[in-house]
Parts: sequence; C-alpha cells; structure tokens
Amino acid sequence: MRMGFRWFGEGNDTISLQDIKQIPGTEGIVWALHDIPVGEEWPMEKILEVKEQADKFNLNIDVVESVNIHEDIKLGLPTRDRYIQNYNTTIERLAAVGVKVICYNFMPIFDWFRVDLYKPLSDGSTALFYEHAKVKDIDPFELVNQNANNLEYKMPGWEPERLKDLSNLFEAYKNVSEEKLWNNLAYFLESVIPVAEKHDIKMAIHPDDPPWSIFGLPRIITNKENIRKHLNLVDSPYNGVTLCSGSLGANPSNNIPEMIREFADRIPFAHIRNIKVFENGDFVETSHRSCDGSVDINEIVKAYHEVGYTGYVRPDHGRHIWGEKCRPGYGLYDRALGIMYLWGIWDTLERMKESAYGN
Ligand code: DNO
Ligand code: MN
Repeated sequence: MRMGFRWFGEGNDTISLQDIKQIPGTEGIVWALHDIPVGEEWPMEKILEVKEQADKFNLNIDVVESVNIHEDIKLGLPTRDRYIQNYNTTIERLAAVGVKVICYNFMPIFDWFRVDLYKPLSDGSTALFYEHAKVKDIDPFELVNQNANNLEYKMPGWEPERLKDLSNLFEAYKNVSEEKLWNNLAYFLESVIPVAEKHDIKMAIHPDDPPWSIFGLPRIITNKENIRKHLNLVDSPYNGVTLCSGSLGANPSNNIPEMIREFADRIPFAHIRNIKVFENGDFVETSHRSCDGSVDINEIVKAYHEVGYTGYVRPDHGRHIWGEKCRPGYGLYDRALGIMYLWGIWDTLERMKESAYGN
C-alpha cells in the first residue's frame, strides 16, 4: 500500500507539508484546489503551484480528492454537458502533472454529514458524531446555517455559496429517484471514463456517508451490491471505487473485508478509519485501533495484504486530540497515529509472509 495524507493546501490547512513529511511511510499528499468553484476547470497554473510545493518535500501528488461533481450532472440537467466537458479538461490537466487517481462522490447536495463536529469523548478528545434521531427530525436548513456560520473552515461540500441555494436544490431533487441518479451517474461515467483511460487516471468514487438516504435525498453508493453495480456501469479498470471503511462501516451489515476481496483490482484508493456504531444507529469516529470502534481495521488491513494491494491509502478522519486546533476530522495527531497503526499491522503481516517462506 502507498500511504498518503489529505492536505487542504497552503493557508487552508493547519498542517504543513513538513509535518506530513515527518509521518513515517507517507509518500504523498491527497489534495485538491478547494477554492475553485465546483464545475469549473482547474487552472493549470494553480495545479502546478501545488506540484511545486509538494516537490520541495519530495511528496507525490498522485491522488486528488476530490474533483467534485456539479449538481447539474447529478440532477441530469441539460447544462450538465458543459460541466462534464470542464471535468474532462481537468482530468487532462491533472494527468499532465502525473496524477494517477481522482476521488469524487455522487452524493446529492451534501458530502459527508454529521450532527456534531466536536462530540466530547470520555478520554477528553472530541470527534465527529452522527445522531440518527436528530437527522430524522432536524431541519436541514437550520443545521446548514449553523454550520456555515460557525465554522472557521469551510467543510468540503458545505461551501456557503453553494448552500445558499439550498431550497432550490431540494426542490430540484424532488424529481430525482434513485434510478434517475443511477442513470445520471452512468451518463457521467460514459463520457469521463474514456478520457480517464486515455490519460491513465483512475476514477474512484467515494461511498455515500452515511450510506443511506438523508433528508429524503437519494443515495446510491451504499453497499456491496451497489458498488458492484457502479463498477459494471462502465466495466473498465479506470472506473473504480475509493473504498472507505468508515463510510461503509456505519452500516454494520456491510462486510468490508469481503468487498476488498471481491473488488481488489478496482480499488485504486482506500480510506481506512474506524467508527463506533451504537444500537440506535448513532456513530462516532474513534481512533483507528480495532478495539476502539466497530470496524475491524485489523481484518481490513489483512484483506488488503492478502490481495497484494499496491494502491493508495490514507487514514481518513481522526479525533481532535492533545488540544489540537484543526479542521474538523482532519488534525495531524490522530491521523498520524492511524498511519502508524496501519503500518504496524502491515509490516507484521509482511514479516509473517517472509518467515512462512523461510527467510
Ligand atoms: C469521508 C471523507 C469524505 C470524502 C469525500 C470524497 O469519509 O473521506 O469527505 O473526502 O466524500 O469526495
Ligand atoms: Mn472517506
């Protein structure tokens, strides 16, 4: 596995490239141009700027997360063709600087969704928290306004400019069933995958987080059957998945090691993180350690090792620990600890393999 670390960019992240460089076994940044409005082409000079910054620390820029999808594409509006064209231009430009994987998601309106970004845990840390009953009752407008005003940082997918238009968006999605959303995804892939193929960039869809419908909006990348369906929409190695253990793990019936074994050659990028799922459907993000949460990270790493995984990996969210002030879920310390846990398991498995062959 090739380890990366999500970085939000100079002036947009509390963490420096020097910090990232010092995390053992970390080869690259997982990056994006967060200030380019969704749907626009990414300017070459801005792409090159990130490359230059990363080059100074000998960190690769192989994985981009995310080139977000304009709502008109997800809604299947006639204007989608223009945005798909821009997307393809961005793919070409990213390929020109050596990018290998683009992560994206196909969630209507929101990206990952939580109720509390700083839920206190018993050890004095805080973490992202999803409260099932609250999401059922809450008015999304109120929640979004609270978050948009209170946050020091803009959350990916929560950009206030985009969310201003929330009621129109909700209205537009009234006509979009799950089936329609699948069709709109297929339309997007049919145009984008040949371009990705030509430029040797793997497209990797991120599962929906949480993996079920919220606020009546359709969500489709939620379980093994649906991931299989997605991969078959365009059956190419360039149409892959970002297998996120934390997103899929929120539904305890998702068996992630099983998915790794089935989809091994279609997972160019993996997110590995743990969450604790409660009986009432609430979940909170925990350390990566298997026994701290409900997702068996040990078994997951074992499955990747077993299939001879050579793709990219990153720890996903972490808790906020040791008083760190950071972007919610994206501090340095807990994610760095997560990386060391993942390497600890991996290196042990490697040793065991070597000794099994008598070395
Ligand atoms: C959740 C995170 C997400 C992810 C985007 C991908 O598990 O990894 O924020 O980055 O949904 O587009
Ligand atoms: Mn993820």
